[in-house]
Amino acid sequence: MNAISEAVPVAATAGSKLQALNAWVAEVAALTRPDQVHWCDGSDAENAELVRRMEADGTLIRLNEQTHPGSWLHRSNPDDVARVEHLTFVCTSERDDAGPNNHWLAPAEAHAKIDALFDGCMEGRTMYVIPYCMGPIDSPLSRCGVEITDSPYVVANMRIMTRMGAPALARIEREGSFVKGLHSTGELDPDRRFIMHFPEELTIKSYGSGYGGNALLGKKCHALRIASYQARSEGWLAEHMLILGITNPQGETHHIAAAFPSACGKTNLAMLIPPEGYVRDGWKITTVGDDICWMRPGKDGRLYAINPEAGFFGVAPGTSKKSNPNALASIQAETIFTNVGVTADNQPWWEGLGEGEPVTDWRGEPYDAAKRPAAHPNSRFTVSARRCPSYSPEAENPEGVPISAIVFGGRRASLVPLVFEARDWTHGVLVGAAMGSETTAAATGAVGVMRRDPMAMKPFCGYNFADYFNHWLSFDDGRNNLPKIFHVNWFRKGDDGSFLWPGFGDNLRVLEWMIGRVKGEAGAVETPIGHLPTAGDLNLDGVELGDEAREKLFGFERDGWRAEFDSIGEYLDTYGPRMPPALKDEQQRIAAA
Ligand code: SAT
Ligand code: MN
Repeated sequence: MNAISEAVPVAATAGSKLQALNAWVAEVAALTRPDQVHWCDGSDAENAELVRRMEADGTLIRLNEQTHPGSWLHRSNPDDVARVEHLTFVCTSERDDAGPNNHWLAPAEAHAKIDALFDGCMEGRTMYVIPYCMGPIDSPLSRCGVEITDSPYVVANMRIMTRMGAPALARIEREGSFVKGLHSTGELDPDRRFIMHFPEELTIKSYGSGYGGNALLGKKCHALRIASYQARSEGWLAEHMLILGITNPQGETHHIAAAFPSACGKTNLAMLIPPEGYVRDGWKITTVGDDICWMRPGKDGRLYAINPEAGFFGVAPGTSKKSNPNALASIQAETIFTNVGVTADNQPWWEGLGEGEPVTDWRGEPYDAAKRPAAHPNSRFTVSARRCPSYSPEAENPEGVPISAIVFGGRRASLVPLVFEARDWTHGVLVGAAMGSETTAAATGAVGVMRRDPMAMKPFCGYNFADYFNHWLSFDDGRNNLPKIFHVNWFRKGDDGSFLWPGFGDNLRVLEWMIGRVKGEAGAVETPIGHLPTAGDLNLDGVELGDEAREKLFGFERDGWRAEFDSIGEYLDTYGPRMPPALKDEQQRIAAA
């Protein structure tokens, strides 16, 4: 039997909670007019058939079966390689509810605009209905969605990135509620491309792009933009954070959640391998998630977190045996590579891999270093989290993991020291709100421009940042037992432009200090921006740091911070009277210190 069957409507008896889903699928089919409708069950047979068809039509190219069994290369349209923030909209009834941090359209206008593009767009194509669950299937913290798409590449990626298929459909049938996501690759015309969110309707509509963050709707669209909106009314947090476990030689494990903008090293930190001496002593890092964190207070008042995703959609360039051995081990099999180069023996290749040589670039042309890099700077791998050697068994715990520390960080060449600790929750929220970072290739537009990216959520918060900061502040209600908040900067540069901190495995030294602070054991000095370690408060055995590095990584530059706090104040003011006074007060207190 053909695993991709003809229209297979889901049986919904009268009163079944699937009736709303069936009605919506019928409505979408009437609008988009596909040749066939296929309900995805997530089975191996279904995947095999989809992959067979994609290989036949060139959507997927088989990679070297000996070195990379079950792995595929996908070359996207060259104009469709990153998120498109200028075409991403949050469509709330009131403009102010979306806030200055989002592009906004009135819902009726947005629906009309995008439905005109969906009209008949699936003619000649198959429409896939993908029920999925974000988070462990039996977790009360998880939420379900259904993505309708005409892209089999999206189906194959969603199968890796989410718990997709029959178990998710069963949960939807039990709960009745789900986030609706409609996607079509359309003509891939950059001028006919929109990513629209309707948080009040728990609905997403995405047209004209097949790229990850624009098309795998469970990821940024659902798990961040829609979920952050839902989380606000339900008392939890949906964040752009990795989650890792850190186990010390005594066998004690703490969990840390850390927010960095896209392409700033979340995947590397989440899969860190400790420096040699630490490994010998018994330190260990386990990976719960590398991109998204949903957390809420448990009965003991601590924040408990799950990773809503089931896979990694990681940046390929720069991933090597040295920078991230766990990621490299994960992607040796059953991986979809998008927009990387290939070697003469058909292995995937990217800049920074450190071995092999490309012959073909990501556009399928003979590699010419003078023309373009072999791999697109935002080329990606999609792989199941279960393939990762450091994947934590706790990642499947339906209760989530208790968070001991929250870390914010960006790419800052100057001013910002290696690490500091916020004095309290309110100060920590300001530290997150004031985050700045130099832009990367994860979104279209200029790279290396410093912009404010509060909590690394600038492209992903589904509502007004002023309300979002207020929501964060509300967790400090006297009952919760909240984590400590820290800020890190792995990207501080010296006068000659080189990085001052070795990063990667050595970042464990900073995490160790944080856990020391959580336990009240590690030292620090008080400054207006928070508690800073001296170089002596960190274990720097085996790390060579010159005088300039010590000064810049551990110093407090009063004049520079004065200017920074003026700029933070101006930024907070762009949100007008909705900005919580507690945050402004905190900013002014520090600016005056
Ligand atoms: O393409 S994604 O948005 O999923 C990756 C990222 O930019 O973080
Ligand atoms: Mn991300």
